[in-house]
Amino acid sequence: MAETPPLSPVEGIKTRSRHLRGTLVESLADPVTGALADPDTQLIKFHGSYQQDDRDIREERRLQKLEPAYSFMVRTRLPAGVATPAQWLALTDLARKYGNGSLRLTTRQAFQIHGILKRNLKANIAAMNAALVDSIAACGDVNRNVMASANPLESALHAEAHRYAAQLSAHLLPNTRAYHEIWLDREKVAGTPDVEPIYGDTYLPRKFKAGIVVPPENDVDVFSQDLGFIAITEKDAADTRRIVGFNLVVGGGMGTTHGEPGTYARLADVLGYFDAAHLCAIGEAVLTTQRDFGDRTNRKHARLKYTIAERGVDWFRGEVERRSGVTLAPPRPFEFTSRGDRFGWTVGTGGRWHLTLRIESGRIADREAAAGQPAAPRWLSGLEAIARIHTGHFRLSPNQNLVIADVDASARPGIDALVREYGLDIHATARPVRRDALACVALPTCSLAMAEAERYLPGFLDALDLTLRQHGLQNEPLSVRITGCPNGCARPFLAEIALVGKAPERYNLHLGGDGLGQRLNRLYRENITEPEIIAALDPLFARYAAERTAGERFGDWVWRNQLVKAP
Ligand code: SRM
Ligand code: SF4
Repeated sequence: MAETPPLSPVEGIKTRSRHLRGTLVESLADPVTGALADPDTQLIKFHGSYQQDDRDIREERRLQKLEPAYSFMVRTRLPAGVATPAQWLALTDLARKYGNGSLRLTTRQAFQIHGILKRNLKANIAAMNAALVDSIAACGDVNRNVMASANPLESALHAEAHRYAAQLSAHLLPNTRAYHEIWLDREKVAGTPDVEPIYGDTYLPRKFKAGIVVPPENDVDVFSQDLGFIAITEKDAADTRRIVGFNLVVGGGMGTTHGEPGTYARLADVLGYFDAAHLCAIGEAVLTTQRDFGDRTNRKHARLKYTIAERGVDWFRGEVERRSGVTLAPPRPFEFTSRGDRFGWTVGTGGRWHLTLRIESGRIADREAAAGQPAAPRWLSGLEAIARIHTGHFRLSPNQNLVIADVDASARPGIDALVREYGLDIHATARPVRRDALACVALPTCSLAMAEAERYLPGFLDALDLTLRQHGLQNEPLSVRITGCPNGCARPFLAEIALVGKAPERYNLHLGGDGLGQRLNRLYRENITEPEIIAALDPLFARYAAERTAGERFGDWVWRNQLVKAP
């Protein structure tokens, strides 16, 4: 009989953690090191933080026999990426005070502050909470930040999607009081042990991600989510369009490991339609099915996508229906026509205005201009100045951009003046490829990065733009995504062109995504440098310029010509 493999070591850490407490209090108080005890580095993720070290100086510190330059990244939980101006100001204040002087908008509509020293971590998290922003379950083997479409044109529908995202996020939060005790000094409630009615004592086998999308935009990349909801809308008696229900999609995911064919990116399956009132019941049923059937022995095989791929969609639908008590109807028709952001001012429902700004890689920092170059955008100071006069809200987009939302017409000139003063209008002149490109954080903070991504994106886009121009393609839409490793944090496998880090300055080149997030791209060339990437793309661009049909995107042309093949 085949032996059952042992549980992964993280399962033991969770089991012994007393609902995510571990020895975090002792680790944080230990003045001898800037790091936590090993098991606590796993547990702190559930509290929304990662221990990292500055990889730019790792080798230098090793040679000096110093411990790595440890610091912590904190990630917020921010359903649908909605924040108030007061929260914006609180977060930028913390980024300056405890972090590395920048804020990072993530691909899941959250904020990250990097570079927080251990001794400041508690004060940082407590101050975030005072501004009503928490980081519970922003990382770890739980449901992460719930995404929702950010397109400001359909602002009423998006307000609804935000409410649903917040509802689902609250419903799937862990129940433990550990976060409140450790970071907020809330009293232990004597004699009442934590109970995790949804998660159980060992939480999920792995991270779990949910998102709500409102067609025709697929900004959320709904087919990359473990648990996705495609909003179905209808006009009510007052002729207002409302969300009446959702098509449930399950089992998407991006993460892969180089050289391990058992790991793969996967598009979610559409399971069926249900009425909006059942959102939390359905979400819980999907999550608990994965809780009970996900692989707890191998973390590289522990995501929902593997459970569904191996047990089958029909089996999974049956489990979800049994657990939720809801019978799924056949999926309702939907269509996606774009997934990029709509830059500049747009007017939404109720005559309120929304300004979408392009923020390269979501990095909110005051950049120094290189010698002889025009002034660089001062994002940190500029957006602080806007937050001081803005009376609406901010909305982080799944494409790492920012919507200054819900603006009265009379307030537009004041915001425009600040946008100009701080140089924040890069969307106005940037070419389509530069406006839509994504890059993950990668070096120097990400411990898993094999190559640069965020820091490399501008230089790569310069080289790409030059080549596109040579073929007259500079104004064509093109989705380009770069990640420093195959974990897929910028959802690269859904791009028309993706660079996936393999080693310093070397990437795998993937081609053939559809630009709408409905088709995975495929490997075209492996482990190549920038000159080789450009040399590989150049003849393809020449052929594409000559052969494309009207409106055909590069990724679709690559696919039609079968230039990438199944492995
Ligand atoms: Fe991610 C791990 C950054 C979205 C798949 N991701 C990491 C870590 C925490 C590295 C680590 O484990 O030590 C990175 C921290 C870097 C840093 O210094 O900040 C990191 N991931 C990010 C962010 C900040 C990228 C960004 O540029 O915005 C995104 C934060 C989102 C958030 O607010 O929650 C981010 N990560 C994603 C996405 C995209 C998404 O969810 O829509 C994915 C692909 C979707 C998916 O999960 O399949 C993603 N991250 C991963 C994986 C691979 C998981 C897998 O199934 O194999 C890892 C590695 C892991 O979990 O072991 C990872
Ligand atoms: Fe780090 Fe890899 Fe994610 Fe980029 S894709 S942030 S390198 S884990």
